[in-house]
Amino acid sequence: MKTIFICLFILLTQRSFGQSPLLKDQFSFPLGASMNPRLLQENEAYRHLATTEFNSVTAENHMKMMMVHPEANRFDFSKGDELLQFAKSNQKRMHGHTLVWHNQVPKWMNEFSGDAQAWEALLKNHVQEVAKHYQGQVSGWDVVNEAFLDDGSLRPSIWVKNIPDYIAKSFQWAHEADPNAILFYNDYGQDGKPQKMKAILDMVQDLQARHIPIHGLGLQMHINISSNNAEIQRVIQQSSSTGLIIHFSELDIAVNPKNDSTFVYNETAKEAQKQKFKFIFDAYAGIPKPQQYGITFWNIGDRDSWLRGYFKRPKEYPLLFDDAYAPKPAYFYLTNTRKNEK
Ligand code: 9MR
Repeated sequence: MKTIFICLFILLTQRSFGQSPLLKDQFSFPLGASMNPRLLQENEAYRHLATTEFNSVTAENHMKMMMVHPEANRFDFSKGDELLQFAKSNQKRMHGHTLVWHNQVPKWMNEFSGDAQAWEALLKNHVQEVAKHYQGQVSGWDVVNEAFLDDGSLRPSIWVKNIPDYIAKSFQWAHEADPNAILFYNDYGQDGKPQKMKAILDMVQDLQARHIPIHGLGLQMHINISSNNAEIQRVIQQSSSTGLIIHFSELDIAVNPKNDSTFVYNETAKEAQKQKFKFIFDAYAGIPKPQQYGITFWNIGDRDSWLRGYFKRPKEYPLLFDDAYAPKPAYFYLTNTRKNEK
C-alpha cells in the first residue's frame, strides 16, 4: 500500500510532458535564465519553468541604467527587486546585469553635460548606488558590457568620450561598493573576431597589472547553428586561460539567422540546434571547475526571445522551450542524456 502511495505521489508530481529530470539538477554548475518580471507575474507556464528548471536568475532588462536610474536624482529598483525576491524565495542565485553599457542609457545621462569631474561623479554614483543596493544579494555583476567593437577598438559611447579610463574605474567603484561580488566583463561575438578577442584579453592584462579587481569574463554566446565550433572553442580556451571565472551569460542558438520568411523549423533544424547545444555544454564542461560560474540562457521560451521582440525575427526559435513552453529536443538531450555530469 505504502509503495502504491509513493508511486502515485511521484507520478502526480512529475510534469505533464513526461518524466524528465529537471535541467538545473543535471549540472555541477548553476544553470540560469534571464527573466522578465511581468512574464513571471502574468504567465503561469513561464513561472513554472523559471521556478523548476533554473537555479540562477539574470534580469533581462530591469537592472540596466535606464530602468534603475530614470532620473538624475531618482533610482527605481522596484522591478529589479521583484526579480531578486523571486530568486530569493526560490533559493536561486541572482546575477547582476549590467552596471555600465552604451545601450539602454536614460535620456538624462545621454543629455548630461559637465566637465570630466562631473561625468566621473555621475558614473561613480550610478555604479555604487546600484551595487550597494544589491550588495550581498547578487553573486556577481556584469560591470561593463560590450565595450569593444569587432576591430578591437573601444566602442564609441558617452562613457569613453567623457571618462577615457571608465572600464578600470567602473570595476574599482563596483568593488568598493560590493567587495564580495564577482566582477565580470561581458561581451558577445568574439568568435571569428580575433581583434575583438585580443582587445578583451589585453584589457584583462592591463587591469590585472594595475591591480584593478576583475574576476570573470562573460561570454554571451548569442550564436547560431552555423557558428564555427573551432572558433568558439578558441574563444573559450583563450578566455579561460586568463584564469578568470567564465560565465556563458546569454546563451541562445538561432536557427534562422538570415531571417528567411519561408523558414520551417523542421526536425533537421531542431537536430542541428541540439548538436550545437551539445557542443556548447561539452565545451563548458572542459573549463576547469573552479572557473565555472554557470550557463545562463537568454530568457526561457522561444516566444520570449529578444530575437523575436527586439530584432523582429518572427521565425526564430533559439531556446529550449517552444511557443507553448513545451521542451524541445535539445532540452531532452540535456536532461536525459547528460546524466552523471556532476
Ligand atoms: O534582451 C534584451 C532586450 O529585451 C532589450 O530590448 C535589448 C536592448 O538593447 O537588450 C537585450 O539584452 C541584451 C543584453 O542586455 C546584452 N547583450 C545583448 C542582449 C541582446 O540584445
